[in-house]
Amino acid sequence: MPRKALIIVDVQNDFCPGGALAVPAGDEVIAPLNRWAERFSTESWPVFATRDWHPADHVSFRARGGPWPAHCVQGTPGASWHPDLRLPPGTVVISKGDHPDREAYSGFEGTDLERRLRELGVNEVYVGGLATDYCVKNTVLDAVRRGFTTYFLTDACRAVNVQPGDADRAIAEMEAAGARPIAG
Ligand code: VGL
Ligand code: ZN
Repeated sequence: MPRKALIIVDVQNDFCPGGALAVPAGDEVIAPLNRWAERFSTESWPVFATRDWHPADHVSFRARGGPWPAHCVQGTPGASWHPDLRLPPGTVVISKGDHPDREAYSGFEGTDLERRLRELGVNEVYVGGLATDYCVKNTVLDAVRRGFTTYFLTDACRAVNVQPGDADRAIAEMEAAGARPIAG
């Protein structure tokens, strides 16, 4: 029997237009994710939401030689959920990247996401959010590795595309690993 959970990845102001690390059209994931969340909530299936939750001196920031401008600094407006995102009551929030010296693109990295899923008997996860080529990809790959049947929500992801084609490569990598695309 499948026991499903939805994992919403990093739908935070800094990854949306106007944010410090804006993903092009990042806010377009919100409407489909709200629909997915509503559907899961109606079925009493659990909803998880990961957030990038960096200290001000995080290793991924340019000030420390990392690739990114400062973003999603703990407690700042940029780290808050996008105001249009509707997280159902009971959504489990998973904070990641909160160690100053460690990057964490995957929601499973350095968090209790796997334990929380197992506790609920979840064996099938649906993953969408930001960004396709970083945190969504790494979360999806980790879910597959950990034995979850893993779907990625094709209409509810957007990519940074530092290099043109990064999104397509990320999708190919997820599919090659065994993740399955699903449209809303
Ligand atoms: C992310 C770059 C840096 C993401 C997080 O959520 O995809 N990307 N930190
Ligand atoms: Zn980050």
